[in-house]
Amino acid sequence: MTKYHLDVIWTDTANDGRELAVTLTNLSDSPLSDFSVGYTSITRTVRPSVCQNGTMTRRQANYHEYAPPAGLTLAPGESWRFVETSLSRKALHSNDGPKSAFVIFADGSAEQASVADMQIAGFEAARAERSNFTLGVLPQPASFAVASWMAKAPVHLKLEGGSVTEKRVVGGVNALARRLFTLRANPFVFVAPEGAAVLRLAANAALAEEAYQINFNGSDIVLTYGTDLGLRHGLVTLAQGMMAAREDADRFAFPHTGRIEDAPRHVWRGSHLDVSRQVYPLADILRFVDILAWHKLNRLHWHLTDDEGWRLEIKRLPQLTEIGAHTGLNRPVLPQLGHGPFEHGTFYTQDQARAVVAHGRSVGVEVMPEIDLPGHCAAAIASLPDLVDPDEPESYWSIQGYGNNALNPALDATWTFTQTVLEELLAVFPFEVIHVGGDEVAPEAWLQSPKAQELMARERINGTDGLQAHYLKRVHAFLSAHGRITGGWEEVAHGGGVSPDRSLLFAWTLREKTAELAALGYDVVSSPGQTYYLDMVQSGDWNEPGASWAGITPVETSYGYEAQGDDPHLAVKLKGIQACIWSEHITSRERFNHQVFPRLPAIAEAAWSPEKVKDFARFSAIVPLMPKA
Ligand code: TNX
Repeated sequence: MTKYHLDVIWTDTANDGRELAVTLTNLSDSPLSDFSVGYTSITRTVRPSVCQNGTMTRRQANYHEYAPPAGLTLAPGESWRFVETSLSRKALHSNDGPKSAFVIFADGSAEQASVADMQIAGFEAARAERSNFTLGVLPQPASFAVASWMAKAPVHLKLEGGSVTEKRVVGGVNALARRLFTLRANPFVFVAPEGAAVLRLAANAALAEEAYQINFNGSDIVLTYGTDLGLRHGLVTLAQGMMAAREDADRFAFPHTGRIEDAPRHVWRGSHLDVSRQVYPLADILRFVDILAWHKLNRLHWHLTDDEGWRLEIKRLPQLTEIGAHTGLNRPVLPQLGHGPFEHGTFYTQDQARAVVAHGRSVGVEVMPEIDLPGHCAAAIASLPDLVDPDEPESYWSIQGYGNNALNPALDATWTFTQTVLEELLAVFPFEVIHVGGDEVAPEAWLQSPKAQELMARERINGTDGLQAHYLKRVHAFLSAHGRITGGWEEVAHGGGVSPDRSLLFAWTLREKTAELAALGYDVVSSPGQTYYLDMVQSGDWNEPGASWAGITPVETSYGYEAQGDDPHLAVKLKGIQACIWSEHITSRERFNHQVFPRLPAIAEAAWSPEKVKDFARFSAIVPLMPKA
């Protein structure tokens, strides 16, 4: 979130005159004084400057610097406006104004400000004659009634009034829209020419956390919300609605008079992302979080470790990333899924992970990390040699083909390792749920380990499932003691399972698993491979990319699937639904986009919108307007 924001208005005045009005708003927590403003604008000030309420202090080509009247202090939320009238030429387009701006402090340091498109007067809130338009919003609001549509959608909505907190949320959604769509106008402004469409905000504590309502009355729009989350959702709805109407005015329009009442269907609206099989640059992760937010998805399940790579810095175990983040011909883990011969791989530092968490929070997305335990641990075991029982022969192979890749529950080293990793994880990730995997331990795992045999005899533990449950119960106790909830794949319920109390399980192998887990008393997120695994192919064609162990999943299947069903346990225990992006086949950005879109938007709508408003034809019309990676 930027701390300072610039709005700019252009006016052609009488006798070929012109006027550039610049308004700086302080969105930071502290009063702003002893500063000047720098901006870069292709429409230049011609010396001598003629400026009201400010003084030009420097200029070189497009670079301009203005100081406020002596002694000016802007409290948080306040603005300073100055007007320049000695200008090089008439501005003709919104991009003729400032492209970047900075607040410059007395000590010479500076901070980037956000800059709105330059505006010009001329908006009219006229009614359209036609009435057969679509509201270009995805996911579709739970309920809306439009009495009439605008003939032409506003480009910007001007926030009228508003507290500094509200201004920050509005600024945050503006910045989100700017990052995702560099070609579209920014949706919100704090200052506007006469006649602009106006947005007023009204807090109402009676509304549910994520709920919001919008009343449209010509150029006067009122957004009512309960919390910042609801406010953000309402702003995204308005931004999408305006953008769609401007992108395709035949099909979409912006409401003139009407009302939206909206709230999510599910609390948990997630996407998982596997960064082990392929690792994505930090910038891609941040953009992916933005994409989730634009779809009103609110959880990133960050799958940080797997056999092919350990992707999170653990300060007390640097070997995990020195060795385990890389594959290569001269390394313990050989090249796997499209990797090159030498030293493929990288990882995220804890600072970078914290940046992802902070970025997520700024747009309403919580980050749940996953460290996949005790299976899928080939990279960890290759990094730390004392994680194996030296007397255990290579005796089991995971479904992905790794030998002896599960942490052995009978070793002290396993527990020391687990605790070290979890302690550091808790310090980086504040979200209450910590996902510890639990999936796909090979059926015969540990049975030929003398240490495991001893443990089984001593504690009367039965087989691999029992050993796994023994280990996971300890993990669950540790996380509970630290006030967290244990997340895990459905196998966490096997072999006696961990307690449903303080657990959240992710059903994946079959559609019916969600209800089975709910019947066992677990809170559950539904992510069946058959409907929500975005690595699945979308057709049976030989050249169609993806996997097909769960079948063929065209977008209609992801869109139409109803995880809720009518099972009574699900009415209580189903927390939501989630897409999973497994990366085995995702060897390029193009492939990422092919696998993920439009199925991710389909799942976003299934997560948010009630069944009665789902409509595949309408969805298909809007989805091309949504952002991709
Ligand atoms: C199963 S889903 C796995 C993953 C694979 C995925 C491929 C799950 C919990 N385990 O390790 O990447 O299938 O579709």
